[in-house]
Amino acid sequence: MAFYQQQLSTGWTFRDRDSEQSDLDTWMPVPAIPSTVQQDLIANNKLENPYIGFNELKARWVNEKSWVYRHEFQRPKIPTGAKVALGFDGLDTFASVTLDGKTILESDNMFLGHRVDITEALLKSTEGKKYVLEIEFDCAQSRAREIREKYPDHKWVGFNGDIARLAVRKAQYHWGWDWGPIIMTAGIWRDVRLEVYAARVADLWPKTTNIDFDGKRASVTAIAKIDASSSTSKDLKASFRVSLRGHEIARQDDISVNTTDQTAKVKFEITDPELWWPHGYGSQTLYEVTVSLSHDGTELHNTTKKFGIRSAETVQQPDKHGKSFFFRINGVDVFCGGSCWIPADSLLPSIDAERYRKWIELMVAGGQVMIRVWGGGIYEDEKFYEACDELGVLVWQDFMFGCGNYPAWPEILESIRQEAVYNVQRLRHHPSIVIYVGNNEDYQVQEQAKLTYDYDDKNPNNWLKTDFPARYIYEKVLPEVVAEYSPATFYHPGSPWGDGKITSDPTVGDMHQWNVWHGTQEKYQIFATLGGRFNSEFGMEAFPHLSTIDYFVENDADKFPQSHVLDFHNKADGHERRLATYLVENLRTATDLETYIYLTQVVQAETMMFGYRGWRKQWGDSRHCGGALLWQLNDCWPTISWAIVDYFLRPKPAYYTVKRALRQLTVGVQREHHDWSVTHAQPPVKSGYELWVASSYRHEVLNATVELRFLSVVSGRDLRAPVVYDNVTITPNGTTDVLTNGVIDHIAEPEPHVLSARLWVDGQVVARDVDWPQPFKYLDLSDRGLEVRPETTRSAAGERQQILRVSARKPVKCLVFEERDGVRVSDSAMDIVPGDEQVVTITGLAEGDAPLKYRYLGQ
Ligand SMILES: *[C@@H]1O[C@H](CO)[C@@H](O)[C@H](O)[C@H]1NC(C)=O
Ligand SMILES: *[C@@H]1O[C@H](CO)[C@@H](O)[C@H](O)[C@H]1NC(C)=O
Ligand SMILES: *[C@@H]1O[C@H](CO)[C@@H](O)[C@H](O)[C@H]1NC(C)=O
Ligand SMILES: CC(=O)N[C@H]1CO[C@H](CO)[C@@H](O)[C@@H]1O
Repeated sequence: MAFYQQQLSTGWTFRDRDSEQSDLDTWMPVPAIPSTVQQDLIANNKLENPYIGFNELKARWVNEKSWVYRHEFQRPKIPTGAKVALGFDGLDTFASVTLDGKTILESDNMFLGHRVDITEALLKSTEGKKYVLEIEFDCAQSRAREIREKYPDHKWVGFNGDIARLAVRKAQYHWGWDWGPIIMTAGIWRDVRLEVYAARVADLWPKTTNIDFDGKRASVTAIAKIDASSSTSKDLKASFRVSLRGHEIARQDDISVNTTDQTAKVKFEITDPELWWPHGYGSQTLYEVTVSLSHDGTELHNTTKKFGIRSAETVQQPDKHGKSFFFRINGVDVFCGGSCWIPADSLLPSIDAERYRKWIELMVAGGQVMIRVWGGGIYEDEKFYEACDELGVLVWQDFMFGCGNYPAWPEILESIRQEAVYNVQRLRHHPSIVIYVGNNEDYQVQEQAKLTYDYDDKNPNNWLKTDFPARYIYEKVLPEVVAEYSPATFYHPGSPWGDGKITSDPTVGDMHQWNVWHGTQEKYQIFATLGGRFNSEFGMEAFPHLSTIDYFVENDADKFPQSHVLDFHNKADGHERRLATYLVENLRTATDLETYIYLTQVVQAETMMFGYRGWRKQWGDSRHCGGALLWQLNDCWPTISWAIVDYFLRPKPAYYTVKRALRQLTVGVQREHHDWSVTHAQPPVKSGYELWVASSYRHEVLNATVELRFLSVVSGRDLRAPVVYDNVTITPNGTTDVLTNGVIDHIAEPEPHVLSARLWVDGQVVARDVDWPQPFKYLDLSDRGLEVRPETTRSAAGERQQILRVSARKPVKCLVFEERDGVRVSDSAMDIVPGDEQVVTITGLAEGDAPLKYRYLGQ
């Protein structure tokens, strides 16, 4: 018989397991599975949207309860010799599943999928009999606390959320984080289905090996795991096909299944393979492999997987800076500028494929090449990785551990091992995934809590006896799983981590640099000097767009920067003083909400610019910096956080400054830092400055021109004649120093001035950069003579678009356009200097729509 499956997505009801409250005691309808209990309560008018105002508090009672979900299905027809199974792709979290009152599954790990063979139970009845499937979800919050109490000898330390969370394999941000609410979801968060089959493909792994760039060939071993009833197993034949863009390029038929390990395996040699590349480096070619099972000439089941042919290395070599840490894809060194990713919603099943895709599209449009799936969230949905594969974004995949000293008793170790196997198996065909990382900041917890970590002790059994038993997870269990199930993918024990050295060591491994914002609260102007070999976290908070604040702040009276509800929507410890510090140090502050939002966004945009611009430059210095992943791309609810794009996918200005710093060709100009605070606001006497070009092209760019102007902030006139560097040859995938010893003599030229650089290639301006005197608060930025002239044109594709011609009489800082849903601006957060008109393209604005609002510093 052919494989038959039925999604059990509708027809469910649910109720509070223990409630004596009558209205929650009755079965309520569930709109659709997958879901969370919060979504289902909202649908039944039992809960208000927890994202608005203080509603999160009104939703806390849900966190404390246990729930039951119920479904009835009819016994399907079961042909002789067939198997029947229930497949659960994810249960959140303490789930007890019964079929007609008999327990068939107990699960306590949200990250695991399960299959339960129910053939025997169903064969006892006849076709059409009704079966009751019930899933009880025990309260994870109280179960976590109970487990914690059961193990008083473990050192329960860490940061963020109720630390009892460490005891439970459930997304850790559900317990609340410094950017997220406490929403303890429960429910059937991924698909459930009923399957009837004689044989099925349980797994298909296109394992690419021997990628030989020069000889232009690659081997792909396709390994299919088979699940078949004993009567079918023997005479099963597998047929494998490989195709590219819908055309079959190779096939192998009549392959027998090895009945010992239930595997069918073939090897394809692909000549002249089209490689998969991150965007900006080449195409995102995806091949397809299909395996089809047949018995006596009848097809029983088939499965298809898309895969890419590429090599990925994490290059760690001793060098003049210590030990490198960067990625090499298909032999090409790739500076990995990108972002860290948190789950895009606190209510996970509400994220559909389109929303995942829009996030990844935003990354690509922003020039970002790597996304880090952070360890306090989830192993993401298929749709997430598919979007990364198709659009060319590299994935740094953390295992799901974050900010804590995790326990490692035998049962939890076994659960973690299963979780790792399940997810690595599920994800290993995605070419976008180039690294697996053991955890987020758990080695920092080890350092801060002074837990035992003797790097030289290589006996794993000893690690389990220390007060830092999770070392066994990060340095034994997880690397073993990756080595077995995805051997070509690099494994790194933690983020940050570097050869067992202190995690803040800038010479080795990756680094989370939080001494801007947290820690010593350094000035963001020196961000580039604070980096390590790979900066996998750093950030600066900014308020989201006003329309996002309008969504969650219900009363106009609360729309001021320090209102109670706005503070409630900022979960970061000390956010008031940290935001205030950076504002007060740098800008003339304001109390009206719109200006305040803008000012926090300017600070964030500048912080990111100083980081990315400098680290990109360091890439050219023997890969001193291999990449930068800002904290954080996104939000899980409408909030005030370090995100550069808010919950509703509205970019903050920093999105554009990062985009500019990551262009394939960029120009940079930067004067040396003069700390106005420690010198008691004495102006500098002299400032050295540097001028350079950064390139991620693989070829030299010949005959480029770099121009540098010296413009008065006060009058807008050129204080010196521009300097033009002609016939510049731009080094491939590195940095070209144009000038390393420029000097501004502030005595001779006392007027504050900007350094304005432009890069021309083939007669076109391809990049700009403007360096400003710091801090902005000392500058009079009034009366800039800014002109924004709209024109309507058509794009090459015939689409109506608006262009804005932007010019100014005096230098303008951080011109930001309104973000309107459905409307895209080609650029924003721009600096404008006299004599250099810039063009911004706007798409999605219909005739008669109000023009986009804009503002700039000092307006
Ligand atoms: C079948 O699988 C077993 C276990 O992996 C292996 O030892 C054996 O060599 C395989 N047989 C064939 C014919 O490949
Ligand atoms: C795979 O199975 C589906 C469903 O039975 C069938 O429609 C399809 O033709 C099969 N595809 C291949 C390539 O065998
Ligand atoms: C431009 O630079 C190249 C490479 O350094 C050199 O060969 C060429 O002569 C230069 N052309 C001019 C016009 O200076
Ligand atoms: C493949 C490739 O692009 N390699 C270049 C990367 O950058 C180094 C240093 O700039 C060059 O020497 C390589 O040729």
